[in-house]
Amino acid sequence: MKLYSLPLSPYAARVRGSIYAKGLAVEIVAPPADWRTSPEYRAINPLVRIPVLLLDDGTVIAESSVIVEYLEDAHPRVSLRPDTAEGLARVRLITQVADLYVMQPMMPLFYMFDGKQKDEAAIATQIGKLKEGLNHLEAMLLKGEYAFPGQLTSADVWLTPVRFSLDGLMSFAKLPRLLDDHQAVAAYAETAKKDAALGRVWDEMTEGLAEMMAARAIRAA
Ligand SMILES: N[C@@H](CCC(=O)N[C@@H](CS)C(=O)NCC(=O)O)C(=O)O
Repeated sequence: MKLYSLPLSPYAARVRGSIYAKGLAVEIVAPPADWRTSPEYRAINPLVRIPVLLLDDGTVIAESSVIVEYLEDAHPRVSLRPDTAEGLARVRLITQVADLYVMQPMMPLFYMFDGKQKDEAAIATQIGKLKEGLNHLEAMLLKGEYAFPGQLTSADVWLTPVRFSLDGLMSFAKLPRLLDDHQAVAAYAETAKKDAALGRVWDEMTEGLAEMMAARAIRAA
């Protein structure tokens, strides 16, 4: 199997977390530099997104959530799924809440804080939406535990890049107090860093961020 991945992509990071946790032999490669416009990359993944997984028989699987579920179905020996239907529902709910109500309101904030002319009213509305999502996530997490306490699950491989991105936003947008009312979400960073697979993803994202900021500084000079 081969995964097209970028170190800082939260979606690719989610899949790498699953691969590392399951101990799978997957070749992890960067896409071509011109992947957004390259006909060759479009032929591989018509969605023109990162990540995408290529199976040895040529099958292509796109979309991080679909890839993670595929890996669960095809490689269940190390399972990231709880044993009970109720546990699984909980894992799926946390994954969905982190995606729809935290990641989705968070991503536009990076662009909103990036411009010279900041729309303060729009930023305040967007932060309000993000905090609402954080409230929901906070209510679902137990401080110092995996998403599903006692077991590493597919919710954690998504929570890790989401939590990393929150750190990125706090630093980029100078919002150091963003998580003051969300202590379980805040503490999740340590839970992720302590786990071998999630910690590896965290480190890769840290390196990816450092590279991106260095490239940005060169462009700005
Ligand atoms: N829903 C997709 C989202 C993937 C995605 O948007 N990845 C970003 C990279 S982080 C991307 O490919 N963006 C398109 C672009 O940058 O042109 C998934 O879960 O895999």
